[in-house]
Amino acid sequence: MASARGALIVLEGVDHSGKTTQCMKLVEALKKHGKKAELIRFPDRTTAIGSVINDYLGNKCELHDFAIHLLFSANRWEAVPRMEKLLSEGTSLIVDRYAYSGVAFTAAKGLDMKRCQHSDIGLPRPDLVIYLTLPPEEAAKRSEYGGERYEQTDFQEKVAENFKVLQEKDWKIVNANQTIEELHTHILELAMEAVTKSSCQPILPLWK
Ligand code: Z5A
Repeated sequence: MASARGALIVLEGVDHSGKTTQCMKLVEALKKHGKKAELIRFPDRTTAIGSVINDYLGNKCELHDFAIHLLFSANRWEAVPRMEKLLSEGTSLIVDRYAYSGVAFTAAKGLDMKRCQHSDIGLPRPDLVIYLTLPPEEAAKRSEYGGERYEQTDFQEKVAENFKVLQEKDWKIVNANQTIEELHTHILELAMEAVTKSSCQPILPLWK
């Protein structure tokens, strides 16, 4: 009998909604529940492609909007062999941003959304997408925007509108305006369900 695979669980959401905080807590909690789990963050700034992305986000270089879009996408594709191996070995992957961020951010610059989706077609499809919402005034209280590209309120509003267009009916929309622990309890419950449900299912391709 084939052994159970891990679940691919993606956290997306508006800026400062707590994605990274929740991803890290979720990995630890799943491990405490006896599940194998690993954190993956996109962009992964540790690779050669990720290093160019890091320079771009830090305003150290300029790139054509579609060129940087393709680099974000390539940064996901270069992770796919490792992701597939871990999933097949039974490790659940908790992913901090994915292709949805890729499309929502580039399309907020005015590029066609379908064209933006194209380079991510066929990536492993998440078993669960948790989308964290937070009113802009609450997000502003959490931390100042730093100096990175895209950290401007009007741009972030366009990104949030694009996420609404990309939203699929099985996404779990979670109000992030709760304490870190309240939010974690809710997210852990959703994740445990996904781990059980996806264990015997094939990994499907995204947007196909
Ligand atoms: N980008 C792109 O253009 N294309 C792509 O394909 C991808 C990304 C994948 C960098 O991403 C940029 O790349 C990002 C999108 C773009 N641009 N922007 N803006 P990143 O993942 O490195 O994003 P980030 O900007 O570093 O993360 P974030 O969205 O700002 O934060 P977060 O992960 O959602 O939140 P956090 O770091 O967990 O928490 C933020 C603060 O709030 C922190 O001080 C926490 O202690 C606090 N916090 C967290 N939870 C709570 C609760 N519940 N209550 C109160 N305070 C809280």
